[in-house]
Amino acid sequence: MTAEARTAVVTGASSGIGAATARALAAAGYHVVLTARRKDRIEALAAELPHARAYALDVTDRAAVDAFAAELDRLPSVDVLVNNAGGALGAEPVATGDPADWRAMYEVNVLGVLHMTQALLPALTASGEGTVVVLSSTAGHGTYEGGGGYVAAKHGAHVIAETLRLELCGEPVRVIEVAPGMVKTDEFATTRFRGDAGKAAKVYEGVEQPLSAEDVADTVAWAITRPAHVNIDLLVVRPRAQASNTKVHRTS
Ligand code: 8X3
Repeated sequence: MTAEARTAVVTGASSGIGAATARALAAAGYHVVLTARRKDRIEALAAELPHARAYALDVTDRAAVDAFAAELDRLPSVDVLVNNAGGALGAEPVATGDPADWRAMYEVNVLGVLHMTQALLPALTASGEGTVVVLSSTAGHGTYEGGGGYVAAKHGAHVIAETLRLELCGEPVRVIEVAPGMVKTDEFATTRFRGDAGKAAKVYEGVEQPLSAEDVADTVAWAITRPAHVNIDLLVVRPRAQASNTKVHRTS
């Protein structure tokens, strides 16, 4: 099968890393299926890309995910799943974090990946050269104060990737984890701080060049476009100004 005929499904494709990844994969010749809750956004992006389609989907809704997977059965193949949908809610310490936030973060960052992966795995396997990508985070590999529920959830996403790779060994499906550090997108920090633009701006204050969504999409597309026998198990990507989750160089 030629690269032109391959199909990639991207979750959370309405903005940020998901939208940039959809663009990067389309540029690499993939037919992209964009999914997200915000239908207008993915429809607008799909209209810009060649051979792209949009499907409104909440990855935390298992029945909706199963219905989506059934729709995909009409395509000749489903070759790539990029589990990008996710995010952070709140930055309170463990002592005062809202359990509802923790639950919501577990739903989207962990169960969302589980639902999509379970639903699409038969098609990915049938493609003969399937790829599952999990966009985790450096928060899936180490903690930081105020990280609490997000760090716990992203550790869960990391564990899904690690476990799945072991369990699929011998099957024609790769499992790639990309763990980005500080990425400045329109929505990540604003969502985390519930629309407080001041707090969101502080996250990136004085950081010369945080990663962009395009920087991460570039690494995701690179990993996916390696030959099918090459599995990039884990790719940690941070801006040069960030040496660890807690060591960031700021000029102000
Ligand atoms: C985002 C990275 O440092 O905000 O996934 O947790 S961090």
